[in-house]
Amino acid sequence: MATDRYQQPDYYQVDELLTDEQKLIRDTVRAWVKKEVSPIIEEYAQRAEFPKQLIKGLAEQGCFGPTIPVEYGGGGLDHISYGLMMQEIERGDSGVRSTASVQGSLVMYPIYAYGSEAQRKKYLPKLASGEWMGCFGLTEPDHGSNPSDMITNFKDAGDHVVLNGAKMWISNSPFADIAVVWAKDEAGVIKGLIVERGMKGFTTPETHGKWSLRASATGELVFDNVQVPKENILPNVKGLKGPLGCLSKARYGIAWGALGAAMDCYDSALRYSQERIQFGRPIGGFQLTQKKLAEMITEITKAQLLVWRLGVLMNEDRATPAQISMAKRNSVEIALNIAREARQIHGGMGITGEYPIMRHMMNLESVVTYEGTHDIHLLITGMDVTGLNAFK
Ligand code: TGC
Ligand code: FAD
Repeated sequence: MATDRYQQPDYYQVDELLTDEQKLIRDTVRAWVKKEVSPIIEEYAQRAEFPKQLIKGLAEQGCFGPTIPVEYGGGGLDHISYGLMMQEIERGDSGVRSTASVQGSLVMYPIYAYGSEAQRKKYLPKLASGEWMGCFGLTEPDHGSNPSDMITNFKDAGDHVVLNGAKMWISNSPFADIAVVWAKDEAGVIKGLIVERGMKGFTTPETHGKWSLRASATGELVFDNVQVPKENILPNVKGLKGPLGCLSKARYGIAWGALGAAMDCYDSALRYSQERIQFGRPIGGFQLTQKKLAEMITEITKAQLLVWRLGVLMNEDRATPAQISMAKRNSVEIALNIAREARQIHGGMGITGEYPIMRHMMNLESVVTYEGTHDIHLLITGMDVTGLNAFK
């Protein structure tokens, strides 16, 4: 990729809504992304390989569990700081942001929110430092949008339980040290279990051939009579609200993250439109190019204000799952549209790895599907405003 000349758009001076600490956190992560992610990410994406060397830096930047209390190794930060971190990382690459989202919101958060004190102390500091990496197993081959019908299950066997089943499409599974797995007990109640690599009967085959999130490792979780000690069951939650509570945290981060990808596409397209000469003048001088850029910055500005306001509600513990769904859906939708328009502005160069556009666009095809598809989030909004459930 060409040198990273990114400059964040801020058409409405949204920066003035941020505290000095929040701006410092954002700028520090941005500098790290420019130095460590941008120079290598295109090559790793082309090779379909996760850049494992970034784990240490992500941990040092505080990107694993930013809102988890400091006593457990987390950052003890507010939700806007967390959002800004995800924005900056995904500005670099959605796959790298995925790794941070999974580690912080889908692995550390459930252990913190639903785990025993012993589980918190055993796992959280090592996860925060990146010494251990985790993954989150909810989706199954036959149960994606409707996880309540999952068939992965465990049976009581004295001091341990026996776990059987399979999870699919699991980010980080090929290299994770632990997996937070959602499975049904003998009464059909969903519970969370911490499964450790090395437990007999537990395997994590990698999924190959992805055209999207190529710099992120995705795989399965297969449980064949895995004996899991009872002390590895998360004691303080039961039912689907357990995994969905984690998803609320992660979806919130994605709402900021996808906006980062959108801003990168806009920034690149704006610069290209000022530098690329056709018919004797910059293509940015043509009305059709200006229409594209004007619509992009309008959508980015609206989304910036939306995620910032959602962050305030999160900090006050007032954000509803449906509000989070709206923001996740909106940010990914505008990011995909902006990536497609930015690719047009770059002409033929837009399909190459010289520019980040095509990589963002392909990545966003996963982001629009995982953590609840575009249409599932629309139905959540529909249910919230009408009071009528379209799922059942
Ligand atoms: P429903 O009856 O609506 O809810 C069951 C219980 O959960 C509560 N709840 C939530 N709690 C916290 N946060 C949320 N977002 C919540 N949504 C619902 C709800 O109040 C209820 O509680 P209670 O006390 O009454 O039991 O459940 P349902 O079976 O009708 O399902 C509703 C539906 C379809 C919206 C839900 O299943 C859904 O969101 N489906 C989408 C599945 C999904 O998002 N999967 C994501 C897998 S993980 C992933 O993709 C990670 S990618 C990571 C990366 O790489 O970045
Ligand atoms: P399906 O649920 O089969 O949906 C197929 C289509 O049907 C979609 O368009 C959907 O919107 C539509 N549809 C379904 N139900 C309805 C309805 N009621 N009304 C209207 N339309 C409907 N999962 C994890 O647990 N952990 C992970 O770490 C993880 N990482 C992922 C990484 C990647 C790269 C990808 C692609 C997925 C990942 N997932 C993960 C899985 C992801 O959450 C699911 O793919 C997603 O929830 C959708 O499930 P599905 O693919 O089975 O699609």
